[in-house]
Amino acid sequence: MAQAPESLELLSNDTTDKSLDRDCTTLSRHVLQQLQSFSPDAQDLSALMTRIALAGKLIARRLSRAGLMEGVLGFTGDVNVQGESVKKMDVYANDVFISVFKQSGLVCRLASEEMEKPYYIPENCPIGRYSLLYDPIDGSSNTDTNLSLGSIFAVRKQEGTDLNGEAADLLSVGRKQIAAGYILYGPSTMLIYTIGKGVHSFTLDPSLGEFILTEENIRIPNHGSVYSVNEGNFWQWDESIREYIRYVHRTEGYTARYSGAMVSDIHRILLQGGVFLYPGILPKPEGKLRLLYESAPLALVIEQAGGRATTGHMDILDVMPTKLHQRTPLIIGSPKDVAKVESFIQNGH
Ligand code: AHM
Ligand code: MG
Repeated sequence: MAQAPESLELLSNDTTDKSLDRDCTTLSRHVLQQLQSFSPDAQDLSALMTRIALAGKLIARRLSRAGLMEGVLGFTGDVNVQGESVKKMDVYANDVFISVFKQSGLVCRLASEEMEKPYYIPENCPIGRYSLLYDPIDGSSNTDTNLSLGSIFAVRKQEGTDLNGEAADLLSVGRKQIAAGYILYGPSTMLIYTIGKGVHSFTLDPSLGEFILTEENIRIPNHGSVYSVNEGNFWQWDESIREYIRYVHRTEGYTARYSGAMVSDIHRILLQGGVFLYPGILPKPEGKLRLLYESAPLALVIEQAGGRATTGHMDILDVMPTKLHQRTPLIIGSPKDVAKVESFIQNGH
């Protein structure tokens, strides 16, 4: 009889310590743990991630009340550099990222889907050695119907002085990204990041206002049942992609999932396996997705988790862009499933 309370007490102490430790594994602490250093570079990366997380919290807060506030839903009436109608949330989220990096001393230039040219924060420029590339709202067609959305980000080190303000050094391969990830605005808000040392997920705890570690070193399954593609484009694809889709239709064990926001489709694939495709279409052989702030950051995340990302002919991370808003076909996900699509593209079966 005397032993029961004692062992219960031990058990409860143990549990308390573990959950407290978990609650304290915030994003900034995790980055420093990953780098095993308090060097200025490590502190910078930790501060960068903390600011990106703040942007995610601000966007998540607005989305969570979108139906209750004026001026959140719907279009602005403008068309962006991509020729797409701009939503009010696109503008808000774009400005959020600029705002959180003002006076940060970290980022001199930001480039996004919503801005024709990079945005300079002059007060950061002599010292800010980093550039942020981002898609403020991924899947914006989901905004007005309260469905999942995302933000995608990548951090690069500035190369050269960029005295003429052309940001030419941003036109380099995705392997130069020093950090990348995405924020998923779903039933809960999650932030997934890599600094080239595996992939880690965090969930926003609204009661703390902090992203808390959910899973470390996520590994993508070698194969999964999901294929994720907009089949509405079927007749605009190359025959090799049509053949691949016919193959999954007649093969047992495949299931289709497509949400309209690739962050959420790719998040499912990261955790459960499968393949996401946005191939080229007849009027646009380069596809829809933008290399520098959509495909390349997601490619780094998926490669770091043991998956693959390709155009069908080369790794996304090796594609050398010639312009800021360059588009690329994207096939991304589990190694075995990406290889299958590749084999249809390259060998016809
Ligand atoms: P966006 O950043 O303008 O929202 O475009 C990217 C999105 C992806 O999230 C999604 O997979 C795709 O575009 C959906 O496009 P489509 O409607 O052509 O299937
Ligand atoms: Mg986008």
